[in-house]
Amino acid sequence: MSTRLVLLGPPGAGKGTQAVRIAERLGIPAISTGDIFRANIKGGTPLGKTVQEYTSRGALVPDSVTNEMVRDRLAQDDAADGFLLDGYPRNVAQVGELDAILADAGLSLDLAIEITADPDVVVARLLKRAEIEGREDDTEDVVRHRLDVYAQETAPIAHVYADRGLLAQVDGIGDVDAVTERLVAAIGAPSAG
Ligand code: B4P
Repeated sequence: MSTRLVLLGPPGAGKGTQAVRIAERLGIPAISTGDIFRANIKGGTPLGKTVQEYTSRGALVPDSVTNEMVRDRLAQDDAADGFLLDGYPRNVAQVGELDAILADAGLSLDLAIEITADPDVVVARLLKRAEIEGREDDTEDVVRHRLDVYAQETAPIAHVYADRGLLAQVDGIGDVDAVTERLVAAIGAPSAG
């Protein structure tokens, strides 16, 4: 099975939570740009030092950095038969870069799935996570800023994929298992979105 998927959704909608579950179910890697950035920050790598000033205030990391990182990651063997991208693309320019990466390999995207969630619900979830994990971008001010960035930069992507007939929307409110089943159903029946 070849499955090339993109997972969209505001911060706290459940992208990271669901990406791991869906990828395991489909036997493809979940590739989270946010996780890669955090691992590099934790490891004190040059990439980590470059991106921390952006991630800590909830701003997007510059495309020049993010695009190259994703191109390298998608070239790895485990992504040859499919992948689930979590948190990329995040603006219209990154959509163009992903198109180019796939076209260079003679491939195309199968589906973009947008997990939807009310802003008040996602803020509450992220503040709860802050208590547990202490992520520096989970303070209320930074979370609100990340939501603004999502509305301005990332939400338009959903329209781009909808125009291509590649968008499915899934309600991210409710039990984690229930959301997973909605996603699985959407992947099996893309036209339902
Ligand atoms: P991300 O790591 O993508 O952060 P996120 O949008 O907050 O999503 P995350 O996956 O962590 O949270 P989730 O909704 O799963 O990005 C972090 C930063 O990296 C960005 O701000 C930016 O600076 C940078 N970045 C990343 N990608 C980039 C790109 N392409 N270009 C430029 N910059 C980029 O989960 C949130 C919480 O909700 C969890 O605690 C979870 O347990 C809980 N939850 C999930 N589902 C739930 C449910 N159904 N019910 C109750 N709680 C639930």
